[in-house]
Amino acid sequence: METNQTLRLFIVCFLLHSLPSSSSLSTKNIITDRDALLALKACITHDPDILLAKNWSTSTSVCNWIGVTCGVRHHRVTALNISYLGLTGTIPPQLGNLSFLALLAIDDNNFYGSLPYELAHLRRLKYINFNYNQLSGNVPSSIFNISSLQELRLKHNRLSLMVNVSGGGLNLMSLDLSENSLEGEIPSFISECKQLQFLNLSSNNFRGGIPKEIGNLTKLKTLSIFLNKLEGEIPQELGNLVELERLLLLDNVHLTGHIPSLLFNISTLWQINLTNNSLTGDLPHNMCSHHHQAAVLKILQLSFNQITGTIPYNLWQCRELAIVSLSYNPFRGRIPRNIGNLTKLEKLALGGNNIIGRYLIESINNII
Ligand SMILES: *[C@@H]1O[C@H](CO)[C@@H](O)[C@H](O)[C@H]1NC(C)=O
Ligand SMILES: *[C@@H]1O[C@H](CO)[C@@H](O)[C@H](O)[C@H]1NC(C)=O
Ligand SMILES: *[C@@H]1O[C@H](CO)[C@@H](O)[C@H](O)[C@H]1NC(C)=O
Ligand SMILES: *[C@@H]1O[C@H](CO)[C@@H](O)[C@H](O)[C@H]1NC(C)=O
Ligand SMILES: *[C@@H]1O[C@H](CO)[C@@H](O)[C@H](O)[C@H]1NC(C)=O
Ligand SMILES: *[C@@H]1O[C@H](CO)[C@@H](O)[C@H](O)[C@H]1NC(C)=O
Ligand SMILES: *[C@@H]1O[C@H](CO)[C@@H](O)[C@H](O)[C@H]1NC(C)=O
Ligand SMILES: *[C@@H]1O[C@H](CO)[C@@H](O)[C@H](O)[C@H]1NC(C)=O
Ligand SMILES: *[C@@H]1O[C@H](CO)[C@@H](O)[C@H](O)[C@H]1NC(C)=O
Ligand SMILES: *[C@@H]1O[C@H](CO)[C@@H](O)[C@H](O)[C@H]1NC(C)=O
Ligand SMILES: *[C@H]1O[C@@H](CO)[C@H](O)[C@@H](O)[C@@H]1NC(C)=O
Repeated sequence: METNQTLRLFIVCFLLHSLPSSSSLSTKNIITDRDALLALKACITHDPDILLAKNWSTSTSVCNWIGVTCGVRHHRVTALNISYLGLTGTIPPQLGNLSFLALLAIDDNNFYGSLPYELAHLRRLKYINFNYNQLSGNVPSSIFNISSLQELRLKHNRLSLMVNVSGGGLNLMSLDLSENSLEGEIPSFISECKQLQFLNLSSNNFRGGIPKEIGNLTKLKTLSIFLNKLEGEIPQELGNLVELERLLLLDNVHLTGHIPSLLFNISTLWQINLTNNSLTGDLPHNMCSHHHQAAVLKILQLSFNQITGTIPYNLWQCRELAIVSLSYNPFRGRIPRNIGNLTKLEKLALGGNNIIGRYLIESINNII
């Protein structure tokens, strides 16, 4: 029974794919939008609360349908939000006909299959969210050709390939591709998305080096590329990211070389997690020094590396420090007396080092 219904829905979905739309010759209107949404409805094989099956009825205007918002001026669909409905299905190419769509939120469902190329026709789209589905195949590079696009979220799917494009993502501010199976090198066009503020490529299979051109993304606030297979050194050019707040490159066990001292010249950087890489060399001694303001540093996590030398005295002058994890590195030396001045310190992990902490107990009473 269940299987028959699935099969039937599949056939309907398939037919709707291949039939020319009733309005394919004319200009697009609200009927085009209705047909596009009906095509989507036909591609849904499981709707646990029978929500769309009941509510998306042709006896009423699409503008009354659940999850659908129409614009006042043109009376066309401007937003489609069907997130968290537990839906299973595929994404039909007809969605590319919702030509006034600005917001598309299909996150937290069980949509599978690939993303249709036709989404690139949506020239007014600003926000796409397909997080937490089972989409596979390519990240369609055509999506980056939507010049209005500001936010693209594809977290937690099964995407495996991202093709390099040229000249895309002009207004993209936020890109989340984390928790997929993306392979190959980080596509270099990402560093041409000059408006990017948030970039998360964590938990994928990216290989190769961190492109030094990422240092050109001067509006970047968050750079998160942890748990990949990156190798080579952390480029000095990341020191050009003058608005960077969070840098998360942990669990790339082949990331080598020194930590670029320029990073500690970024006055906005408050979180650095480089745990479990293969970083070597001494820590730069310009951390939290007087002549610049990296005084906002709050979280510094460098455990499980091969960082040598002593812990720079300046570190203990970062007044905002809350979490410091330096364990399992060949650090040596002493914990200085002034560590007791760090009134915000919550966690200090120094195990697996050669550090002597004569003043540790007497000076720290706020550490848990
Ligand atoms: C709607 O989309 C389908 C598939 O992408 C296409 O064949 C059809 O021509 C489109 N309709 C209009 C009115 O553009
Ligand atoms: C569909 O849902 C919307 C929003 O909850 C509601 O206003 C509308 O009456 C429903 N339509 C039908 C046919 O159930
Ligand atoms: C979509 O709808 C869900 C649940 O109704 C809501 O939590 C979410 O904020 C909406 N998403 C957007 C982008 O408006
Ligand atoms: C993006 O648009 C340009 C023209 O504006 C076109 O040449 C290129 O093929 C498009 N790329 C993709 C991946 O659709
Ligand atoms: C990717 O595309 C850019 C142009 O946008 C080009 O400069 C770069 O060489 C390409 N990279 C690869 C690996 O093909
Ligand atoms: C990036 O994505 C990972 C995996 O989904 C998540 O755990 C992490 O919090 C994200 N990073 C940021 C800075 O949001
Ligand atoms: C991007 O960065 C590279 C290397 O860091 C540099 O040579 C190039 O001039 C930069 N390009 C732009 C457009 O800023
Ligand atoms: C380091 O990262 C690798 C994956 O890159 C993981 O398998 C390993 O368990 C991590 N080691 C530690 C100590 O967290
Ligand atoms: C770091 O910043 C300070 C103050 O802005 C500047 O004097 C110094 O040259 C910078 N260091 C580097 C390596 O750019
Ligand atoms: C730390 O506090 C002590 C007093 O406990 C003070 O003498 C010293 O100057 C302070 N150090 C810094 C770096 O602020
Ligand atoms: C990175 O730092 C380690 C400690 O060195 C923590 O255990 C991790 O939870 C932390 N991870 C993230 C994503 O910040």
